[in-house]
Amino acid sequence: MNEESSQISRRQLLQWAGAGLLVNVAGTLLYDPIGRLSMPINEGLEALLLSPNPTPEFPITAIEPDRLIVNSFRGTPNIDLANFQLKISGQVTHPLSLSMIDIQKLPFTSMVIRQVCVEGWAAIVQWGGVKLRDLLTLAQLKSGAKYVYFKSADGYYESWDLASVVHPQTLLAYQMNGQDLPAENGAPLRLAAPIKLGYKQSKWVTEIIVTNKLLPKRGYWEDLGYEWFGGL
Ligand SMILES: Nc1nc2c(c(=O)[nH]1)N[C@H]1C(S)=C(S)[C@@H](COP(=O)(O)O)O[C@H]1N2
Ligand SMILES: [Mo]
Repeated sequence: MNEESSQISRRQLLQWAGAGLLVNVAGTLLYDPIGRLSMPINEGLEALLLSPNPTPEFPITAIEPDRLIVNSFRGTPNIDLANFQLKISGQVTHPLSLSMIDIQKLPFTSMVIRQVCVEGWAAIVQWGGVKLRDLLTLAQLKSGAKYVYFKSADGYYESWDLASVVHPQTLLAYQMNGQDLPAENGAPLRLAAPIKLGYKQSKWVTEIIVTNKLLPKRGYWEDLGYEWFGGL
């Protein structure tokens, strides 16, 4: 285990996670290390963080637990939950390795959205967890950051554009329909966002890697011919 990145104090997390987060993001994204205004990509990201355009959500009464179909290309992986660490690396200033306890200290967000699978089903689901933008703020993006890769415990992998990752309704969820996230739906952590199709929403996420370019492998289904952006 990486000592430096895993030993985040509660005080530090709370400090990072408090109201100062966006100021922190703004500082990081608007200026490069020597204080000059940064590239247009980051100014665009800044605009996105400050003026979110949320997708309408549903009331809790609209949840459709019976419509959610488990869709896993290779079954449910075994994960050692007691020793689980989410790693964040790549184009970030502070690579992180976070336990579920660390993650559950971050601000909690719940949303009721529709999950849509290209195989022809959809379900309204409530997801609860942390915003990806808060996690990336802790890790502090470097100025060239443009894409985010998600690696999963079952060998699934995905890549997203940064703007979609920092969208205010893009969560790393650990709750589903008000309960702990079930194993088959991605426990302990899965992506959940109303702006992307089901196959973009990686379950069992173990690693987040920020890159400045798209690599030849872009996603499990994408590499078999599915569209990469996968927007809704
Ligand atoms: N790690 C992983 N994530 C995955 C998948 C998978 O096979 N492995 N399937 C995807 C597809 S195609 C869909 S529709 C949703 C299904 O999520 P659910 O099983 O919670 O309904 O998970 C997505 N995330
Ligand atoms: Mo899917």
